[in-house]
Amino acid sequence: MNFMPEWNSQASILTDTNLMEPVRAMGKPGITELEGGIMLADPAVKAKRPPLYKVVLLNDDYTPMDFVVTVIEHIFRKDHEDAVELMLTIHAKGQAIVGVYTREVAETKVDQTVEYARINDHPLQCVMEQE
Ligand code: TYC
Repeated sequence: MNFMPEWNSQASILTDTNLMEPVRAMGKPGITELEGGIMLADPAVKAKRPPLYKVVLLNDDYTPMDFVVTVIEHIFRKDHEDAVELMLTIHAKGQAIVGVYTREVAETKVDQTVEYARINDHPLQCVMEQE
């Protein structure tokens, strides 16, 4: 027996695979028939994925390398090795993507980075770009 619910992308519903398996997509388009003769109308508007934003950290000549590594570890949740590698990429190439997030999460991380840098008197800058 398998009680895991499953996503039915045609009808945009969660169905219990035992109780509510869609049995037919035939008949009227836009209608899915579930077990037991339950007829389910597909939503008129399909759920869309939210836009994603790249958060980009910029190089400068003054922010200490250790400070940038700490930012990447704590705000962008990378392990130490990845944080060092990203910091060195930014240092060498001028910038790097440190994460991809939905709009509000990206905005929060940009704000936290710029504010943390500002209160520590470092010029570190961070921007976001829609993917
Ligand atoms: N270029 C800086 C230095 O030499 C280090 C640095 C790396 C600064 C990455 C910002 O986003 C940055 N101290």
